[in-house]
Amino acid sequence: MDHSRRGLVSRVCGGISVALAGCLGLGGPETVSSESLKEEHDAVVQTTDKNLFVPETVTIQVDDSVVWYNNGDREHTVTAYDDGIPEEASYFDSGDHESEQRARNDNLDGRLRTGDTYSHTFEVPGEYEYFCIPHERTMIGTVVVEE
Ligand SMILES: [Cu+2]
Repeated sequence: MDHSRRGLVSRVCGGISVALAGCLGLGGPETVSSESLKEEHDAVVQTTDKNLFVPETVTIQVDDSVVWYNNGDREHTVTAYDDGIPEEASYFDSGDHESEQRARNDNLDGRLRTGDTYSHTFEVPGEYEYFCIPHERTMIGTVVVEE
């Protein structure tokens, strides 16, 4: 565990200022041990090698956080649909883009590799639809945020 964690951190932190921002927790995929995910977040969604979000739908309360965890070998993104989230909600995706179009244009940013996680806290009630850019045909998920 320590070994893989160190390997991942050195990959993320190895270079430049963009990576540094990720390491300081300012955005982008973060690294957490799998056991701690359920303690630290209100829902855990896995991205799988079958190109699915599991579970496909999660229901949480306002101010809860969801963490996506890639426990497979394929790379995935967590990318909100611009028109699939409540109007007052801020856009979210695993590459910290400001819109779906930016995320699509720049889709190598924000890919979760093996063991990577991405989390988001939902402050506005409603339904949020999101997808994985390379596997949009099968990877579409929903977060339901209750008041
Ligand atoms: Cu995918």
